[in-house]
Amino acid sequence: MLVGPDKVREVLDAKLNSVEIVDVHTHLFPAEFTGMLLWGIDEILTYHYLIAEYFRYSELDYAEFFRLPKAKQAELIWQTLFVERSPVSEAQRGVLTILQRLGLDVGARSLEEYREYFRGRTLNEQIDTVFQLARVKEIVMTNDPFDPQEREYWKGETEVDPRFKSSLRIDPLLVNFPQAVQTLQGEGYGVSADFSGSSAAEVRRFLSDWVTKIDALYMAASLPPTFTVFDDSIQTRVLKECVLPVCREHNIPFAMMIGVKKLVNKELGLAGDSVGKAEIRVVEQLCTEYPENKFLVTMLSRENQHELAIAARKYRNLMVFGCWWFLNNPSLVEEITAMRLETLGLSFIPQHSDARVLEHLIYKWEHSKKIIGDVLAEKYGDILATGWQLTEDQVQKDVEELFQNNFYRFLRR
Ligand code: FIX
Ligand code: ZN
Repeated sequence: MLVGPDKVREVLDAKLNSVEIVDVHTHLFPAEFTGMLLWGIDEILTYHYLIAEYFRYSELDYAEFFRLPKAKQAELIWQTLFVERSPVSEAQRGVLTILQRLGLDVGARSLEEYREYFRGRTLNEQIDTVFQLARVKEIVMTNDPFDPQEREYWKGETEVDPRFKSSLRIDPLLVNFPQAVQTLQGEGYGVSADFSGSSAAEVRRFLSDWVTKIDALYMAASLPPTFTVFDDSIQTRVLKECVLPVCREHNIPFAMMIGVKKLVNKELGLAGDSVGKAEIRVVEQLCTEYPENKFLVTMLSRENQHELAIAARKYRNLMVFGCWWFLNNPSLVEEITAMRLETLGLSFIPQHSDARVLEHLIYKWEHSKKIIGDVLAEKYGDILATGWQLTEDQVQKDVEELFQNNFYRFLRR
């Protein structure tokens, strides 16, 4: 059925509301990983984004705050950010969207009422409810073989909920090799701190064992603004001699998340990371030098976004994804998505949630789909104005491309 200019938004919204989302990067875990999946109002309120915003108003000693029970931390954040002033930030507004979509009385502003709701829920019920409300088909976890708690789960024969796919997160191998060596030696891999002897082969064996064990869809690392491959550092050797060959062997992408300045304020913990502009020439060099590898790339600095989109025009083995972390705000999602549609057409993955708490899926996707829909509707309007004809089926195909198939196709490539 043809879609006229006056019906574009209505048809597009219907397709956006019905598309089953593949969320390519989260910090969620299935219920089987007992205790690792964060959920419920106190976890929602103590999200590190909100902790950073709370300390804009609080003179409380950082360590004293973190020593408080989670419920007390949540009460301080609720009082400061939601009772004493209007919750207009994106992370604050996200809490309200979650409460609203769960059918709770946002106007009541009653933390106790919200806690009562969660007390009445089981985790498995909540996972089903949240995935349904967010229209999420499956999520990709961030699986860290350097985390002792997570390592134990994978050593057991845990059946993992099929909605939770895996990715192998390898930051220490690239940004803290001495720490990585300790773990690998402890796991029986003959790796030395100076990366000599059979270290490269042993790191490859470690990576391949874990990709197979967890059935990783991709390998990933968060990298600093100073990330480079124009040297002969151990980091560069590990990347070129181990990570990229194992990715090729398993035909999986390497996801580079570039631009994090870790712990600029150590006392804030997870909330203490910041952002810096990275060098796009590193991405270009890797895509040129390793045409058989596939690179998923997201960059944290707003200033890197245009050059990343242009780089993707040069390399079909480069897939841009998400408006990551400090970019996941409506004004920036709009700017970046418009730039990407204008530069790449539909050949990118517009968003990931980065959800750390189960209920984040609700607000992160509701907010992003609205903005992406606004921008895509405008682009449809532009082509319809030339006399181009658009069918409902084509809108459905385009939306599925953005929220599912660009990722799946890139994995199969
Ligand atoms: O490295 C990452 O996966 C980042 O997304 C996280 O470290 C960060 O804390 C986050 O959750 C951002 O949204
Ligand atoms: Zn993340």
